[in-house]
Formats: sequence, C-alpha cells, structure tokens
Amino acid sequence: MTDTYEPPKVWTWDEESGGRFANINRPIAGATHEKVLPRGEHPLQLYSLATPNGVKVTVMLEELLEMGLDAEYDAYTITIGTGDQFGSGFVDINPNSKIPAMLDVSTTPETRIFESAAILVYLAEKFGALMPTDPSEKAECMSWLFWQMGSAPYLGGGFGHFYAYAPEKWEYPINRYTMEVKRQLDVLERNLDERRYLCGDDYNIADIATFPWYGALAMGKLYGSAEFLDVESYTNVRRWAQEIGDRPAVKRGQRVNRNWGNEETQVPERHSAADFK
Ligand SMILES: N[C@@H](CCC(=O)N[C@@H](CS)C(=O)NCC(=O)O)C(=O)O
Repeated sequence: MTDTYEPPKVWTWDEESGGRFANINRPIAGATHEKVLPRGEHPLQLYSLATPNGVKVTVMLEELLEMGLDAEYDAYTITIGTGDQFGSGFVDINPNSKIPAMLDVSTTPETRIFESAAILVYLAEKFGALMPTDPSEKAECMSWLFWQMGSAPYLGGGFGHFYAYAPEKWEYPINRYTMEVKRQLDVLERNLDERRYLCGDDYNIADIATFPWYGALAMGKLYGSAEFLDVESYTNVRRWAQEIGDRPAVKRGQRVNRNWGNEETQVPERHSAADFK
C-alpha cells in the first residue's frame, strides 16, 4: 500500500480507479436507465440475487411455505454485476439500489420494502411466524437481527473486500478487518455455547439473517478464508450452521435467484414449487 498518499482537499471521482466492482460503484444514487420490472401473479414480488443478503429473504419465504402458510411469491433475478439495480423500476422500490427489494401488491397502496431485515420483519408480522411476540423475547430477536445488520458490512465490505477482492493484498486493512471478524465469530461462538439457536430454543429471523453470512463463513464457504480464519475452531457456530443448512427450506431458498455455479441447482426465477424440480 502506498504510504505517500495525501488526500486532496476535495475528493473527486476517478472512474479509472479499478478494482473489483469498480464498474458498478458510483458516488451518486438514482437510476441510470429506464427499466420496468416484470410482475407475476402472486401478492409478493421479490427482486433479488442469491448473495448472502438475498438468500435471507428467499429462505424466509421458503420457511413460511414449508409451514403451510400462503407465502407464494414471484422472484426475479437482479444481476448486480451488470447494473440491474440501477434500473428505474428497481430504484422506485429501493432508492438505495441494492438487493433484496420486495413489493407486496396485495395492499392498497402497494407496499415496497427494502433492506433485508426490514423485509424479514415485514414477512414475520404479515404471516405471524418466525419472530417472537412476547416483548422480551422479541427484544432479544431484534438485538441479534440488528447485530447481524451492523456486523456484516465489516465482514463483506471490510474483510471480504480486502482479503479476496482488492487489487493488492494490503496488510493494514486485512489485519483490521480480520481482528473484527474473528471477534464477531467469537461473539456468536459464546452465545451458541449455551443456546441451540441465536435467541434460545427457537429458530427465528435472527438465525435466518445470520446464517448466510456467519454460517457460510464458519463452514469455510466465504472468500476462501477457512484456513486463514481457522474456522474449524468455532465449533458451536459450525454446529448451528450445519443444523440450519440441513433444513429443506434453507436448501431451496439458497437456490432461488442464483444465476452462477452449478446450473442444475440454479433457480434464477421462481414462481411456484415446481421451479425446484
Ligand atoms: N443492508 C442491505 C445490504 C444489501 C446489499 O449490500 N446488497 C448487495 C448484494 S449482497 C448489492 O445489492 N450490491 C449492489 C451494489 O452495491 O451496487 C441489506 O441487508 O439489504
């Protein structure tokens, strides 16, 4: 890393700065092009991609369906690598241009929801499932849910970016974010020493939100970092991740809006259970 960089008085955007994701990163918000989003026949329209943040919502919807609740949905793929998140229809649902985003067309007016945790809470309240109603239990669930939302950017945007994606390996940011991510894993490890799930005996939206990030990390599936982080030492997190990963709804949810990897397991668009065949 250059140690001679002196920040200018006023930052300006260098479009040639390079690095992974440089093609989609901009210092301004808003749509770049007109694009009407497709719509299916179900009340819930999901526009997403099977990244850890996207998977939270598809797992939630599949869990609700698994419970026999009428959470049928149409899921459309937003390919963020080619800028679908900057289409006008998507920006109308999420002015922050990030997946996941959802529309409930069964309400008047229609309800738009962005931010994965907001979508999980909306669905939990709409269907009366996977979130405690007792105020103390709900507070514990919200605490872990918000913990996840506040922590994951250090994992993805911090550790993952500098360990796996940055154009060079720089010791300072890798050290800084590795320290924090190992601390976060230890927070989970200690909590799960006494508990089966994050909030106790019951699986809920806090587990659904945390599994795709820290579950995947502890199982050695993120950033090729298993050995570097010594993930095998987090035995409680791995036990919890294994149990959640074995759930049929979780297996299905991870396939929805996936348009890379093993073609046989991809379900880029989902409109009914038949799409998993
Ligand atoms: N806090 C947001 C984060 C969403 C997010 O970062 N989504 C990423 C994919 S995992 C994205 O859409 N990135 C596209 C971009 O940054 O342009 C949430 O939990 O919904």
